[in-house]
Amino acid sequence: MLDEIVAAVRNCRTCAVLTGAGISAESGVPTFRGDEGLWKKFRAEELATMSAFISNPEIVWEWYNWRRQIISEVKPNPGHYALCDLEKRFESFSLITQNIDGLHQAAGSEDVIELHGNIYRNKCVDCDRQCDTETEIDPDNIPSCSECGGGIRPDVVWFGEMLDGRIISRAFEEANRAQLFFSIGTSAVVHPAASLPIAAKQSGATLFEINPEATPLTEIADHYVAARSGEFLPQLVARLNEVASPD
Ligand code: BJW
Ligand code: ZN
Repeated sequence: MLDEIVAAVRNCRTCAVLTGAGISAESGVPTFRGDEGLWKKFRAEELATMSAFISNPEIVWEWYNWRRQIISEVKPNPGHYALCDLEKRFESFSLITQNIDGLHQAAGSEDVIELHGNIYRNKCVDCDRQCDTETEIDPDNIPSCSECGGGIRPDVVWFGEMLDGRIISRAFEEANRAQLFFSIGTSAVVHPAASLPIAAKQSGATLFEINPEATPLTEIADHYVAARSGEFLPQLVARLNEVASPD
């Protein structure tokens, strides 16, 4: 499998990568689904929605405060760094992430397409204005927007909300022109992100999936690697370096 990916990397000029929560799992950031996916007794689908925020903003902010605390204490792992290395090997390379943790940027990836926002930003629920409020929000005293008085929420994309049009369009453009597409550490169930690898494949890309667990994407992937990204991606980079300098 490693050799097939090495050959594909060497033969392709354009590459796009979609990452999900799994790439940050080895840094210590909990994923959404599976055994670790519950916070208290809630699933992401019950917290990451506007209706949850309207009916119980305190619990939603408690969840984000908890995640902000974890994310502020963790570091990128070898999987994030390996993607920075991979980027240099293509004429065109796009890193598209569903994650809001900023760990790709912390590893040194410069042009990251963030589909679902960023956990460190806040915005107003009513006028959508981005707000420079403190990152630790008191759930019992949620600040309001200085322009319109609306409540402050995290600047992320919840279920039922449209993704930023320019961002998702750019992601599809990059997917459609990629000769090689990697889906890494995502359960591939949340759309439109999960449609990106499918679009890439339909446009002729070779599709690789890296995930210890199979997903709905596995059966259409050209190659499925059942491994942790923080272990497999550095091996890939090491093999690419060996091939580049055989002595
Ligand atoms: C490892 C590992 C290791 C572990 N190494 N791997 C088409 C069909 C059906 C439904 C829809 C559809 N189109 C739209 C919808 C509705 C909905 C949706 O997709 N629902 C499905 C769940 C059924 N989508 C939306 O609502 C989206 N908006 C939209 O479509 O707007 C248009 C519209 C508007 C109004 C009406 C109708 C349409 C918005 C989706 C927003 C998702 N937001 C969240 C929260 C973001 C903010 C936050 O973080 O708080 O995004 S939910 C959550 O899921 C988060 C994630 O980015 C996203 C994906 O999760 P991800 O990253 O895949 O994580 P996990 O936990 O699921 O998987 C981790 C994987 O890692 C696992 O597979 C592990 O095995 C693996 N792993 N360790 C590698 N070491
Ligand atoms: Zn406002």
